[in-house]
Amino acid sequence: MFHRAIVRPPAPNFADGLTTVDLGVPDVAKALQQHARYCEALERCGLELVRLPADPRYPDSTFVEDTAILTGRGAILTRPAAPSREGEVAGIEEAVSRFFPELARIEAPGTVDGGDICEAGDHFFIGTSARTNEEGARQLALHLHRMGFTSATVDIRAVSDILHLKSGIAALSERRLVVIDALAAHPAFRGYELVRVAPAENYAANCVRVNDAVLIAAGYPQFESSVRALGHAVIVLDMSEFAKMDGGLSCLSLRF
Ligand code: CIR
Repeated sequence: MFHRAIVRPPAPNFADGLTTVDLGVPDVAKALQQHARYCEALERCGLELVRLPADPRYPDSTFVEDTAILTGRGAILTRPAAPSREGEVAGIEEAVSRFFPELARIEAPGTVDGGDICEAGDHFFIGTSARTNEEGARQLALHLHRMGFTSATVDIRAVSDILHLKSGIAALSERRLVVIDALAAHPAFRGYELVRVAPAENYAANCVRVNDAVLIAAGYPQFESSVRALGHAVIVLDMSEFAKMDGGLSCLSLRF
């Protein structure tokens, strides 16, 4: 059960952030509207929001998820790999430390982006990617194990078209995972109930279970019906402007 979420709206220079996709330049006014709808959805799910101000020093800073791992047993500040994003952690630390007095940290040369970390009950999947390196994954696994969690590493470096592990998987419950085809056979997911995403709808894999509802990106009807058919309440949100910057639903908040 989540009670709160940390969010930060996109800054006026949001379009200067990093991206690997060719979907056009985001419209910042529209991104702000989409962010507002996202925040309303979190509130409808019962969350109290910790709203940080936009931070134009870091054009990608609306993607707060990458800067920390928040668990029911403690928090870990990450060390994002992209040099332009490293400074975002200091701004998040202040907000996170209000709720988590003791913070663990990923130290150099380790790098971790929160988008590579997927929690499913007491178990964590840690993606190694262009952003999360093996040393970062190793440090994170130790922190998690110290807190009593288990973890498994999933190397996504050879999987095309996904930036982070959570661009390709999501946990709908402790035992039910959403997964794109390219990751479905990975041994880390053996024994889980898998909700498959059609390749044409891969972007939809980045959905978020928030208490009684699942937030899903608009425009992926097949995936939406699969999730509804499983009995989940669904909230559909337009993510077009964030998708242009490689962002998805999970990236826009730190839920705890
Ligand atoms: C970046 O490349 O870092 C941002 N433009 C997008 C980050 C998306 N974050 C996430 O999936 N957790």
